[in-house]
Amino acid sequence: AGYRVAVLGATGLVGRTMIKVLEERNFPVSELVPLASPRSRGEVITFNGREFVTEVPSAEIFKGVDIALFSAGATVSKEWAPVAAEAGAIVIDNSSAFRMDEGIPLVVPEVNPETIFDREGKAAPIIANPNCSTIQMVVVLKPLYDAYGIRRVVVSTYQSVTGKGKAGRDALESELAGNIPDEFTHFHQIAFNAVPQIDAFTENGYTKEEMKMVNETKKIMGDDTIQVSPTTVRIPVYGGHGEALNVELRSDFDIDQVRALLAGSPGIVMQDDPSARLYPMPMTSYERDEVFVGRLRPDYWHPRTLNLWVVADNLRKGAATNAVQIAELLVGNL
Ligand code: 11C
Repeated sequence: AGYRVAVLGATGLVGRTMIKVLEERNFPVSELVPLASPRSRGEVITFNGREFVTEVPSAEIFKGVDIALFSAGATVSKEWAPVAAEAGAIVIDNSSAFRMDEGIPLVVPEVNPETIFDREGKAAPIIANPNCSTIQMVVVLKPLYDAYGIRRVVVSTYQSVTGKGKAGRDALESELAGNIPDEFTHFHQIAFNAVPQIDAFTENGYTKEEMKMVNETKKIMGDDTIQVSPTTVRIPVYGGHGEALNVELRSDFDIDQVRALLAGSPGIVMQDDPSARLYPMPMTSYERDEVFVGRLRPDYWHPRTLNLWVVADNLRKGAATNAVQIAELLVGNL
C-alpha cells in the first residue's frame, strides 16, 4: 500500500533531504522513483532499507507516479512538470517556475493548506513550494496576521550558503581552504564575508530573492496590502537562514501574549530567554523541521510594532519538509 513517489533532483541537497524527510515522517511510499540529470543516472538511493536506481525523467517514467516532488531548478520544472501532470502525477514543485502563476497554489501548510484543493476537493495538478526565506517568515506572520492584522514587515536576512545547493556549500569550504576561484559562486568571496546580493538584481534595485519575499508573501497570506520591505544577505554559515523581522501590526499588542500566541502556533518553537542566552541560531536549527523564534521585543520607538528573530533550516522547512508536508495533505485525497 502507499503511493508511487518520484523525486526529480534526487541527488541534489534538497532532493536528498526530501528522501530523508519522506523516510523520517513515514510517508506511505510504495515505490520511490529517483530522477536526476544524465550525470547522476544509475546512482543508487537507499530508502527505507531498499535500493532504488536513479533514472532520467521521461514521459514514460511518470506513468503510474502519484506524487512527484521536483527540485532541479526552474528550467527543468518548466520542461517536466506539465509532462508529469499530464501523466497523472500531482507535482509539488520547489522551483520558482510556477509560483506566481494564477491558478497554481503556492502553499505553506501552516498558512494556506486549503488552496491545494478546488471546490470539488480535487487537488491542483501542480502545487508550488515557496522560496525558503519566504516560508519561514510566513509561518510566523500568519498567527500575528490572524490576531492583530499586519501593515508592514521590514526584513533583513542572513542566509546559509546551502541556499545555492552543493555548489554553494562547496564554494565556502573551498574558500576556507584558501582557494580563490576564477568566478565566485556567491558573487564575491563568501568566506569571512557577508554579501548583500542573493540572485540577480531586478530593474527596481531589489534582487530577485527580495522580490520573491515581497510577492510570494502576498500570495500565500492572501492579502495584497501587506508591505514587505526586504534586504537579503548571504553569510558564511550552514544549517539555516536567519531573519530579523520588524513587524508593524494593525492593532495594539501585549508582548507576553504575542510570545504565548507564537509559542502555541503550528510549526513554531519559541527559544526566547535572553538571561540564559537562549535564542535561535542556524547551528541549533540544523536538521530540524520547525521554525525557531526568539529575541521578541516591542519596537523601541514605533507603536504597534515588534521585533523578532526567526531561524529555520532552509533545506528542511525552507524546502524539503514543506514539500513533504504538502504531500501529506494529499494522502487519502488523491
Ligand atoms: C537562496 N533562497 O538562499 C535561495 C534558494 O527560489 O527556491 C532558493 C531559491 C528558490 O539562495
